[in-house]
Amino acid sequence: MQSFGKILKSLRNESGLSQFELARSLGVAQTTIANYETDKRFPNHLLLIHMAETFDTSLDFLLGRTPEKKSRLRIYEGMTRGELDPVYQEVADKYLGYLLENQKYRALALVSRELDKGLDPRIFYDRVFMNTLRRVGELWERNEINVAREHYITNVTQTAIAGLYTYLEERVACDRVAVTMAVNGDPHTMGAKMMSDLMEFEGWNTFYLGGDVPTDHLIDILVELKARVLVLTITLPQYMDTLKNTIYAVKKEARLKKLKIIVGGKALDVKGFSWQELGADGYGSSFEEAIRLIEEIR
Ligand code: B12
Repeated sequence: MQSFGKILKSLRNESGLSQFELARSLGVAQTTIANYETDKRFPNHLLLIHMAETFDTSLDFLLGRTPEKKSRLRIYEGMTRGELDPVYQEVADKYLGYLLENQKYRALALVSRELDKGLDPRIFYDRVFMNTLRRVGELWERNEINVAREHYITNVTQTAIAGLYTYLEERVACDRVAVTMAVNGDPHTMGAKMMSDLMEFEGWNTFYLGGDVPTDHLIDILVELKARVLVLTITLPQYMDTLKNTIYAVKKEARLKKLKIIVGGKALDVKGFSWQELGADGYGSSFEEAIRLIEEIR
C-alpha cells in the first residue's frame, strides 16, 4: 500500500499545483505540505476532507485503501433547492473565474465533477451557463473584456452544454416533437439550444436547428416531423419583423393547424411588449416558464 505522503504528492503533481498553491488553498503553511508529503506529519480529518474535495477524490483513495481515484460520492443528493442555491452560485463564480484565466479544462472538469456529485443538469442551464453569459455581456458592455474573450467563453460554454447530454437518460424517441431555432438573421442561438435540451430532459423529442433556415424549408421539416411545438427565440430587436413574418407563414400552413408556436428571448423581455401581436401561442420570460406553458398546451 502506498504511503499517504506519496499519494498526496502524486495528486498534487497531477493537478499541476505547487506545494505553496496547495498550502494556500488548504490554509496551511508550505512546510506543512512538505511534511505531509514526506510522511513526517499527518493532517486532521477536516484537512483530509478538504484535500479529497480539492483533488475530486475519496478519503479511501487518499489513505491508499482503493486504487480508484475518482470520487463516487453524490454529496448533493437530498439537499433542498434552497441549500443548493449557494452551491450553484459558487460553481458559476468558479466557472467564469477559470475562463477569465484561460483555464478551459478546469472549467469543464468543474462542471462534470459537480454533476457527478449530484447537481441537477437542468438547473445548470439557468444558474451556471446563463448566469455566466449574462455576466460576460456586462463585462463586454463595460469593456472589461473584448469580443474575442466573449467569443472564447461563449464557445467553451457551448462545449460544456454539449457535455450535459451525457446526463440525459437513454429513452425511446416519443412522438412529442418540438423544433427550436433562433429567428433568421439573429446569431444568438444559445437560447434555442438551451430550450431544446431542457425540453429533452422533460421527455420531448427535440430538433434544434440553430438559425438561418429558409421559412419554406422550416415548414417542410415541421410537416415531415409532425411537430407539435415550434420554439422561436429572438435576442436582437431588429429581427422582430422577421419573427412576425415567420410566424405568419407557419400559421398560414394548413398542414400545421395543430402546431403551437412559443417565443422567448431578450428582445421580448421588454416591459409592456405584447408578444400576442406576433401571432404566437405563448411567450416565456424564462425556460422554466416556457416549459410549464408547453406542458399545459400539449
Ligand atoms: C453570446 C453572445 C453573442 C454571440 C452569440 C453566440 C450564439 N451562438 O448564441 C455572438 C458573438 C454571435 C454575438 C453577436 C452579437 N451580439 Co451578442 N451577446 C452574447 C451574450 C454575451 C450572451 C447571449 C446569450 O446567449 N445569453 C443566454 C440567453 C439564453 O440568456 P438571455 O439572453 O439572458 O435570455 C433570458 C431570457 O430572454 C430568456 N430566454 C432567452 N432565450 C429564450 C428562449 C425561450 C424559448 C424562452 C422561453 C426564454 C428565453 O431566458 C433567459 C433568462 O431569463 C449577450 C450578453 C447578455 N447579457 O445577454 C450579448 C448581447 C445579446 N449581444 C449583443 C450585440 C449587440 C451583439 C452584436 C450586434 C455585436 C456586434 N456589434 O457585432 C453581434 C450580432 C451581429 C449580428 N450578426 O447581428 C447585445 C444586444 C443588445 C440588445 N440590443 O439587446 C448584448 C446584450 C451584449 C451587450 N451587452 O451589449 N453575441
